[in-house]
Amino acid sequence: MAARGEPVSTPKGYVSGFVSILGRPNVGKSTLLNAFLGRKLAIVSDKPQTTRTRIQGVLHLDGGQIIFLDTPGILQSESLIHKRMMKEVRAALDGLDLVLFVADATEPFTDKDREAIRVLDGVDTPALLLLNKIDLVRNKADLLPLMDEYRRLERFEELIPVSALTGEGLDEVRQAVLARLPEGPQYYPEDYLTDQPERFFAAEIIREKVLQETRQEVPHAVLVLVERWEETPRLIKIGAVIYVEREGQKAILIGAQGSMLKKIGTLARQELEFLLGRKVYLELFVKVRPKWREDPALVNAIDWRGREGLS
Ligand SMILES: Nc1nc2c(ncn2[C@@H]2O[C@H](COP(=O)(O)OP(=O)(O)OP(=O)(O)O)[C@@H](O)[C@H]2O)c(=O)[nH]1
Ligand SMILES: [Mg+2]
Repeated sequence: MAARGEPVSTPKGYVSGFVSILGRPNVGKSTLLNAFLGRKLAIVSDKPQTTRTRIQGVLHLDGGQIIFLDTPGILQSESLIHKRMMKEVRAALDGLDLVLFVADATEPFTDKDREAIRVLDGVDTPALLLLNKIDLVRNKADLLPLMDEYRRLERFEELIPVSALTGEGLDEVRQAVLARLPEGPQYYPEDYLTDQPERFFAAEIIREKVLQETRQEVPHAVLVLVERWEETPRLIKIGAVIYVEREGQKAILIGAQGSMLKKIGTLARQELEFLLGRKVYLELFVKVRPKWREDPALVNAIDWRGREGLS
């Protein structure tokens, strides 16, 4: 169930609602969430399966409030972590007002796209299709065959070409969303932004730097848990463990004379200091947990909602 806050007030003519951002991995869902909110809430990488949980971001506008939910990329897989990620996707379909289904405008339409859209089978919520990354499409006429494919599905009320990177088309999306939201209460106060705790966000920033600096199987084998968080008025001390599945992956993450871990730590600390507005002291450890992606306790810990009871 989407977590709805206690309504703050109900001004006349005010619209509000829950809008989920869905689509296959790597199409730019998290980049879009960040672009709509005008700040970074979800980590982004060029590797598929970056987002592992649903992340809420509340956009406050004059006369309305849009509660966006970013979700993991839709994929078919039997592994425990992927099944858990798909559970997050389905949870984001519960009690919502509008779906923004995102596709990559630079990729041809395939059976995988057809399969992914089936997540909307039996869901009668209105949906808009966003064709993202149009900054990479030189000739806009090249979009027409792709748009025809999506139009033929008769599932989307509108098809909107966008670029999460340049912002092109995002105003149109905002208007299209507002036009479809019901009159409703202001669910969250003006200063409320996300349901994501700072500790979890810090772990995500560290994971983002790992994704950025490593390749092949390492990014997918990484889980970051913040184990220590101590705040003083001027400083936050953060201790985090980076779990991987194999000794070889640990060696890659540590690097020659610890150089890789140092680089990841520096990049993460700099960004956290910027985002948290305070000096950060960051300590990173790397541990091996064979097959953690099939271990229910650790898979549950991929987001803050499942961390209770984990030692
Ligand atoms: N050129 C271009 N690149 C984009 C755009 N939007 C996203 N990207 C890039 O596409 C890649 C994937 O972006 P994400 O936002 O992480 O994609 P996602 O759909 O959230 O991916 P998952 O979380 O893995 O499902 C990153 O390298 C982004 O920088 C865009 O509009 N234009
Ligand atoms: Mg994402």
